[in-house]
This record gives sequence, structure tokens and C-alpha cells, in this order.
Amino acid sequence: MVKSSIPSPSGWQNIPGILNRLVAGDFDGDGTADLAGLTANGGIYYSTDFVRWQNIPGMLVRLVAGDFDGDGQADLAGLAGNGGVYYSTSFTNWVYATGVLANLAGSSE
Ligand SMILES: [Ca+2]
Ligand SMILES: [Ca+2]
Repeated sequence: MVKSSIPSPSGWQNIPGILNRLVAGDFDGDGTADLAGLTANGGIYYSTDFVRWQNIPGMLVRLVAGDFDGDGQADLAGLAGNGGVYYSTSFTNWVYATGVLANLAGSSE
């Protein structure tokens, strides 16, 4: 008997939408991981129910997740096309963090 470690395609659920970068974090604090990602043109989306994507206004080229304010819920940070660093704990707006970076540790690329 040969056991395959390759997951069966039927074991994957499609979440409607097209993203080219993806990060995981518990954005709503319910104890299970959620997803956030970037579209090809830098649009930012997250999903806490794996069914719908919510847009966060703005455009980024890199995205990372982490609990930056220590409230137990994951937040997002990312790089804009010019290297500017932004973070969001509200998921409605981005706060500029002084400085310019070429990459973020743990980013999706
Ligand atoms: Ca969650
Ligand atoms: Ca947080």
C-alpha cells in the first residue's frame, strides 16, 4: 500500500477572488487564523470567514501580519511601492511609520 502525502484537490476549498500574496493572522481574535493578501495591482484584502474578502483602502507591494498593539488580534503592516512602511490595527486606515525599507522580514516574498 502506498500512501501519498500530496493533498487531494478535493480537500481544498476555493475562496472566491484572485490574490498573488497571502499572509495569515488572527485578525478578529477568535483564536483561529484568518487570511490577508494583495492583489496583482497592490489592492489589500482580508477575510475572517474564508468566504468574503474585505478591502482595506490603499495599495501595498509587501504585507506581513503580527500583533503590533498587543491586543491579542493580529494587525497588518506593509510596504508601499516607494518603500514607505505602513501599518494598520483598525483595518480601515494605514498609519505611516517613519522610514523607508526595501523588504520586511517574514513578508510574503
Ligand atoms: Ca480569526
Ligand atoms: Ca493587534
